[in-house]
Amino acid sequence: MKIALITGVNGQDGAYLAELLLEKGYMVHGIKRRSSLINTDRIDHLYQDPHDKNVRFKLHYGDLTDSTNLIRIIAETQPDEIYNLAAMSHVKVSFDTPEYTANADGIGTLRILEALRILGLTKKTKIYHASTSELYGLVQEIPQRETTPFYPRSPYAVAKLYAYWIVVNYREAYGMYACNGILFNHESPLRGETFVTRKITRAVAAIALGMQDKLYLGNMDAKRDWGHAKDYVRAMWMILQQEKPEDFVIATGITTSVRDFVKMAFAEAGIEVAFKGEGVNERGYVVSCSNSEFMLEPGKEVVSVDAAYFRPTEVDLLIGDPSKAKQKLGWEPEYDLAAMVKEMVAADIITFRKSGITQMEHLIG
Ligand code: NDP
Ligand code: GDR
Repeated sequence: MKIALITGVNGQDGAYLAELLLEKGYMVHGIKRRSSLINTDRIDHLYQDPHDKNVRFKLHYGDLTDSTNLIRIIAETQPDEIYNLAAMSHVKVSFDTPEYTANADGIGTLRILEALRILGLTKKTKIYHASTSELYGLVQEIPQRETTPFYPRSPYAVAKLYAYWIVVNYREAYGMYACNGILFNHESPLRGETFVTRKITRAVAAIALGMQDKLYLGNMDAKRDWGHAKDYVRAMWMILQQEKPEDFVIATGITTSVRDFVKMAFAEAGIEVAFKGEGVNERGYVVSCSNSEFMLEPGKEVVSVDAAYFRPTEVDLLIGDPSKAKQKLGWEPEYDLAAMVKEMVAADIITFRKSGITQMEHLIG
């Protein structure tokens, strides 16, 4: 039985990847941080009682900022494959916590690579690192591919740039099977609530159900190449099954503005929204509501801009070229954006209906 170790196992991608690897027959170890409240919602359905026999899913407390802890877990678990997904992953928050972000996202990756060296596992253990399209930052070339120069635009992206190059360096210096998956944005109903897609689909559900008045957003001109997390974790696994370790761009090749995502998400609930004005004065209004369950009058303002959500330096346009992954890995996405938006809006409406909550707080992020 192959053994995998996933850092960030209770995050969006960690949850989908753990599910995939368990389906493939792996023994899956996951690292989660200690928190004052239980934070395993996304993986509770995978839980196995450690007292049972033949348990194939096991959680360990750990942190990417703690080398001795990482060395001990890797020594105990002896993984064939490590998927390093843990990170302070919110770009805007990285401007508030730049030092911590560098420590966890940059040096954290080094700690795992060094643990493998210290433990003599450089030839046994393959490592996947969660690299990102944020490395491309300020547009240098369209579409962005493996050879496009990097120009990071946030402390998050700069930390991930270090992680990218240390993975390349350890591969070249020590012959390790270490790869970067340069993944473009990927979303799902499990997406963290303060990333823009989930913030939007949650707000659409709450506004439709009369639990929230308005959605406040930052830069709606930003364009992203959005895929589905389920398709992207499959690519992570494929990257580690090749003969030679290499880096791959994973993307859909289609880009959409935040504003168009907002329109698509409202449309899923039968609500047509139009925009007027520019910059901080931009507003989104209900044009019509064809769903008789939702009481939204035409003309109601449902989207406003709040400058607090603008970033000191923005990434304006991401659009990836996944040709290499398609040719070498045979990877193809199964979801398109419309199917994903539909799934996300439907999931949030169901969650709120079940919750019994009548008023939503505004999310900061
Ligand atoms: P999430 O934010 O959903 O999950 C991040 C995970 O990392 C959480 O489990 C979190 O734990 C954990 N974590 C954070 N800091 C530490 C730490 N210091 N030590 C140990 N664990 C930690 O991110 P995603 O699942 O969306 O993304 C997975 C990875 O892929 C991240 O590295 C992200 O930067 C990268 N990425 C994501 C993309 C996307 O569009 N989703 C695109 C490209 C790259 P906790 O719950 O305790 O906070
Ligand atoms: P991103 O994702 O920064 O691309 O990083 P996010 O969803 O946070 O932002 C996407 C774009 O939307 C704009 N935006 C807003 N963003 C948020 N979060 N909240 C808002 O209110 C808002 N209004 C407009 C942003 O300015 C931005 O342009 C994600 C993360 O998963 C990273 O970890 C990963 O590396 C990259 O995707 C690829």
